[in-house]
Amino acid sequence: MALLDGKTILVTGVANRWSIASGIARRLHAHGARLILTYQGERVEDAVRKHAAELGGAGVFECDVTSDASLRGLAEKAGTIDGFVHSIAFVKKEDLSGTVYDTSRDGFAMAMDISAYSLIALAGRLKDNLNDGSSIMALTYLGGTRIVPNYNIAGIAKAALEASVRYLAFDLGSRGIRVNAISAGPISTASSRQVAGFSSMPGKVAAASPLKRNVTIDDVGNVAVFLASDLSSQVTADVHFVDAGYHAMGMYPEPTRADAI
Ligand code: 0WD
Repeated sequence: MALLDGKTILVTGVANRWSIASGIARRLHAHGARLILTYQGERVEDAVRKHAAELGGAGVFECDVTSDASLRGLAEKAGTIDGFVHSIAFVKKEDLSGTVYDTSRDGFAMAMDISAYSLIALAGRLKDNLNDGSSIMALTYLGGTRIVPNYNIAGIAKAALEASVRYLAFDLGSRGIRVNAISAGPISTASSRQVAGFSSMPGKVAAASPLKRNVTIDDVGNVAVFLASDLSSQVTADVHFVDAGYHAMGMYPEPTRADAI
């Protein structure tokens, strides 16, 4: 019997096949989960439907987290689920470079709404769809607790997201529902490439991390399998790093000749 047999997991944030959510969906499916995928709007609907067909005919529903009507519609259609993955973020490109003190009120509000409040909104809307013992997972990044130049307002939103994980874990814990964050190392995606200077980040992690490599979307997906499964039934309210150990470094080794190649 596969680890996730009999479980239905809803996965948000599959924009294309490079999305972290795609790797998560693929690994959840490989371990027996039935999937529901959501798409933000018509722009990505076809790609998500194609993806769903390759993942055992996953259900596909629209969900734009900025719209309460869309969230309500999702809750009405999704049926009973055993967890969901929040893999959503948005920050205006001009707020992903330069100085944090230049962030506009509007840019701050939008980043917080889509990247952090959306977890609270999804949990609130889907709480009656969730079976007791379900698992909620959100994608975060080291920039939420450490300074990562240019990540700026995205990091501030991740701090809010991680705090939301803890408070939601408390609210839903009496039903055995766990809420955790996965903090992934830098992976080249449509979103991450908006951060100024992103292209050098994966190489820096590979050079400086204990495991001497960077991570893939399947590495992230494998940890999501554990968190979605009953193996993690007593694991909640925490941030789980999938970054080859990079977050634990206090000083970085001198680059070697091999790193420079
Ligand atoms: O290095 C990275 N790529 C890391 C990403 C390291 C650590 C964490 N993360 C996080 C991101 O911050 C995000 O929370 O992982 C999550 C997924 O990001 P991703 O896979 O890197 O990026 P992408 O493939 O662009 O998916 C993010 C998606 C959107 O994609 P597009 O490219 O269409 O903006 O977030 C979704 C959308 O699918 N999204 C929304 N979904 C519903 N409603 C909305 C919205 N309003 N806005 C964005």
